[in-house]
Amino acid sequence: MQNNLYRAKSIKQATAKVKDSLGPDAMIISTKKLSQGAGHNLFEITAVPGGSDISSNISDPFTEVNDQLMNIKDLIFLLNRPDSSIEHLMNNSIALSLYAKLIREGIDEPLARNILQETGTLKNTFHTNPSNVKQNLIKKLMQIIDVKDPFETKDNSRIIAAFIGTTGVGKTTTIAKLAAQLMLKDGKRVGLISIDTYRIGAIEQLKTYANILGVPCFHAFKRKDLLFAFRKLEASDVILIDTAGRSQYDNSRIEELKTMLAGDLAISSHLLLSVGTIQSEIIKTAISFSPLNFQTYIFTKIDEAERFGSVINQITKLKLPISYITTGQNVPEDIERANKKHIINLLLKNKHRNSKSFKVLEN
Ligand SMILES: Nc1nc2c(ncn2[C@@H]2O[C@H](COP(=O)(O)OP(=O)(O)O)[C@@H](O)[C@H]2O)c(=O)[nH]1
Ligand SMILES: [Mg+2]
Repeated sequence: MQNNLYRAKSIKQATAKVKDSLGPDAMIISTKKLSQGAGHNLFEITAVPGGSDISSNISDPFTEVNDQLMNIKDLIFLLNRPDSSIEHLMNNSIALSLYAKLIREGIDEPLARNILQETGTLKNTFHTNPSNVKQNLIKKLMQIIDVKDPFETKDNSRIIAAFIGTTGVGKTTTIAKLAAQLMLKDGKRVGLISIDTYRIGAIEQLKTYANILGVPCFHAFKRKDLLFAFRKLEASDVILIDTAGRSQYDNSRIEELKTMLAGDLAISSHLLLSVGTIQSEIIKTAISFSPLNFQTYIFTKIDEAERFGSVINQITKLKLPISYITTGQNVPEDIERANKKHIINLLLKNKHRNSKSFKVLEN
């Protein structure tokens, strides 16, 4: 098969030539920067039409490179980003394609660059075995992701867990799912408490679930109500606390919650974040709830999200384990204990049409 060579003074121009000549589905075999110096740059792209059988182009030990080949659309995508500086990646197709993948997934650019650096991908050339690149990336993500189940204890001490996060993120639903699973699967005695300092009636939804499950449910407007509920729930193995409020970024509410939950009560807090929420909101939410010293993240609405970079961004910003992910509206089944491989699969599986991706890990 004929390789098509395109040369131009900028990557943008070379990319445009490829697209004009081979169409928007062209696959890039290699990218090169041929010369340097002010005004004397020359970039070369080798490409084939989309749908070509590329294996005949690749000498044997590197057949897997097929997986890694970059689509012209990925290159255009990278070039069109405002602060894109990918010139130094021109001689490294694997790094370019991995970079595009991470950025498309919503991973912050500095973090994506850091991942390329730390996985040694920047040192690769076209002839690096792509499966090593993939393994290094997976290894790195396994290090970045931490998981912890707050309901796993060595002794039989009572566990009290509060669920915090913005209105609508899925707190009440998640508590109902957990209550059911802890009861039915683990045989735990579960008690529920709703903290609702504004009396907005959030208790009703929790009460309904409590009635279905046949578990006790209390509401607490003040700390003394909470202490009363704890005494009543003395026989419970697990107490799940729902929290409700009017406004998500209401600092006085967070202070009130802090006062309610403070002291020697051994309550752990868990922050719920909806994966599909825009990045800036996720960051803002985590910061505004940080006075509550939450101990794990629960990522909700995985089923609605298309990109999972926000998970990696958040857990590298504020390094805490993930305890659960929730995957739908069905109570109690749509919840899973956080699992590193599953989270990596969500990130790396191919869901963007026209972009090449890694093969998915076996769970
Ligand atoms: N698609 C989807 N919807 C969810 C998930 N978790 C909760 N929800 C829905 O999100 C809405 C708000 O949930 P709710 O538990 O009342 O949120 P809260 O205000 O934080 O207590 C409800 O319609 C839930 O069914 C999830 O994992 N996936
Ligand atoms: Mg609620």
